[in-house]
Amino acid sequence: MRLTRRFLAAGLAAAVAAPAAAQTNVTLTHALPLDSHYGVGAVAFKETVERLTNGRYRVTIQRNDNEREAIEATQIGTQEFTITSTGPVGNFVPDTLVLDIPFLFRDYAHARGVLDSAIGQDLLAKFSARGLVGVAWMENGFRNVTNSRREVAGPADVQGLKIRTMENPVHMRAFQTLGALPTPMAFSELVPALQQGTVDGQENPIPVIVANNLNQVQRYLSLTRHVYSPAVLIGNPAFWNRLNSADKAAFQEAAKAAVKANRDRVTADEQRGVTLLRERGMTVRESVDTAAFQAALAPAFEQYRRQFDAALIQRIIDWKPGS
Ligand code: EAX
Repeated sequence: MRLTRRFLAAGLAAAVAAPAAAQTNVTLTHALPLDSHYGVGAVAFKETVERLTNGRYRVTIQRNDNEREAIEATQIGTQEFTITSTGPVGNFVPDTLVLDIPFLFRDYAHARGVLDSAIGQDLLAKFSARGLVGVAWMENGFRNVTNSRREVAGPADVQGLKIRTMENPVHMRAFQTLGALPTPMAFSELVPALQQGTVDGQENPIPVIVANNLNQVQRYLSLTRHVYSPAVLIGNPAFWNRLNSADKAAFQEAAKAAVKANRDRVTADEQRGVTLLRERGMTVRESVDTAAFQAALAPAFEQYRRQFDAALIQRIIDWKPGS
């Protein structure tokens, strides 16, 4: 008799638990600490997905600071989403490399405007032919040079420096053209390489320098703002195409929430970053000879014009709000 009651109870429990069993786990990775511009974006995505799907989808956020590996895992489907800088994306979706051209974007409003425009949406659509889903443009920020050897005021100060770059041919060409020694590597290898002196310096946006305490392994920061670094939320096609239209709309809404949280955090980090990094002991140079950097990069720019869609480059440069 008691057994029957227990099985009944178990049967009942199973019936009640049925919804949880129907829950789908979704993995999203990114390369940075939780307390970062990627971290807040990922959390906004998770919370919005779980709210709009009443918990039918549960998002697990994990850190993988090898962005190329994370893109590969999203492509083959061992995870469903990743937030990554465009650094290694060009190796998968070459159309995006045009966005990595130094000094292409004037400021955050220009960059965000272009990425939210038809230009950005057309580039996102290119991901599907490469076995990926370009869900939304997010943001890493304007990149700046740091190093442990000397203050950088102009291109001459970069000459001969061993600079870690992302695995990105556009960035590597730029630093070669400046006479530096670019060393491409994944973010996961950066701090040990700086600690061991394998490289003298690196370049990243202030939000990344702050979130990863790069002040602990770098002495000098110069606000070169030499390139805008987009980020992108990428999805796995098989997972994405299985979503019904209501759930797809929920994931797209979540992506919008992620973009907003991410950009707001970049804006906040840009406002507080210099003071914070000085307090942490870094020597920060705010004024650099941007015109000299642009002039020194002119030969590289000519090559980019030949290598990429020159008309698209011009469209990006000419973009204005409302255009
Ligand atoms: O996307 O690799 C880099 O320097 C990136 O800026 C970092 O992984 C964040």
